[in-house]
Amino acid sequence: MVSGVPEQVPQQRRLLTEIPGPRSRELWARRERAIPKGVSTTLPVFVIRAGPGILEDVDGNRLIDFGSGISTTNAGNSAPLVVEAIWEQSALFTHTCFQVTPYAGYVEVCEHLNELTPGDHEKRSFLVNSGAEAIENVVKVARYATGRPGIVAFDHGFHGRTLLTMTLTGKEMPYKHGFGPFAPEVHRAPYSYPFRGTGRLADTIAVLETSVGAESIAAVLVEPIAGEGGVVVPEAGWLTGLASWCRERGILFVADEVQTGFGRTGDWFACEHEGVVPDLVATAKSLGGGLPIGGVTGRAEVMDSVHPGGLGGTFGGNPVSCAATLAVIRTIETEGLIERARVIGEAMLPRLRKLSATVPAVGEVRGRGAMVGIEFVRDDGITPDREITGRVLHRCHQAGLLVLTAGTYGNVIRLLPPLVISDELLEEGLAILEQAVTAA
Ligand code: PLZ
Repeated sequence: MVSGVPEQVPQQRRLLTEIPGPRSRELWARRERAIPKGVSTTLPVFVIRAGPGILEDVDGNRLIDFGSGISTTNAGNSAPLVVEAIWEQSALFTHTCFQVTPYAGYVEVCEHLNELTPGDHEKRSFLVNSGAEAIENVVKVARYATGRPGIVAFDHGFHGRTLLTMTLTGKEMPYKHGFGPFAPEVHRAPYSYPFRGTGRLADTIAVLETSVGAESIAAVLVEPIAGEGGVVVPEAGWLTGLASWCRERGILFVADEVQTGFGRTGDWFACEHEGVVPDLVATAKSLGGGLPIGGVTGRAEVMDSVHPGGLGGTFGGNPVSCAATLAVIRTIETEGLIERARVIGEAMLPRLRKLSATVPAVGEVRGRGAMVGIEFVRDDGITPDREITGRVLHRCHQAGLLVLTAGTYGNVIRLLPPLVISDELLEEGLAILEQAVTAA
């Protein structure tokens, strides 16, 4: 192991000050002067150390992490193999640009992506810097390969913040508000949302057939579970039905596995749950274990259709990010983290579902593996309740548990613990959450 690496933060929750504490408040004041408010923050505590299940702040508080940096540290924050790989690679070289002089790490990451993503057909991959950039590129490839312009995205979908990916995103505030005009040839269809009774397969297909027109569609882009949209798990058969509708019409079925990928849902990719084999897959987040990297993986004939020089970028597949990625994959494999995600789900879901029986404001508890959402509603059992969601969030944060919100209506508490979190911390976090829900 490399020398000079700080000790791992002790795996116990600890509150020394109020949340946020005085040092965090000081930094927050500086932040307000230096950074626009358009860049927002879920919990304004400033972190100095993190991993595997704890975030330590500048005031010495230790919070339980049920956020994983939005599903980015599935294999743990500063996971030992990842730290070592980053250290070694950064001492060898930090950059050449793969399009100038290549290196093996990039090839190895692509070989793994080709192997791990659903389907045993021949595949190709290339690397970019982020989830949004991966989505931008699946769109480029899909348009090129099909010669068609249209891209279908869904209600409750999130795909990024660039012009094209913001256009593909379904939620107006805060993602699109005031940022138009938007990119052309993007069409929206209903996403399956069983709790709200919307987006049944027949309705979705009817919209595609009647208001878009199959022959103009290059790709249907879908999150297998809508993360930012509120951990919405589509009705069984919806994804498979959509994928076969696409196949019959020469439309590419594209999975955005940016948030759901790399073990989060108890499979390498969430599409596997229903045996769906996408033509193209976008990855990012947990791929790099915290270093920026995104992947585009697809059928060889689709990916190879693009002319030489049509794809790339200066930093895509940076050697340090590639080294981190290879270490993330090794960590997931050696620590059995796919199975661990299932175990976490089995600990979380039934326990939280009990709350929906006793607390009327809990409309639904849903998810898969270590990706769980709690949707809050008013007395009528369906109107979104954003206020109570905010109160639960605040109570959790005050008690030293980091949870996230999500949802088109802002009424979902989202839980994405790192897959390496200990049973004790998981248990303690759930107890805090139950108390917060009951009290709120
Ligand atoms: N696709 C499914 O979840 C990023 C967004 C955080 P980038 N989700 C977190 C924020 O508020 O901007 C995401 C996603 C899905 C694409 C993306 C975009 O990934 O790496 O943030 O560009």
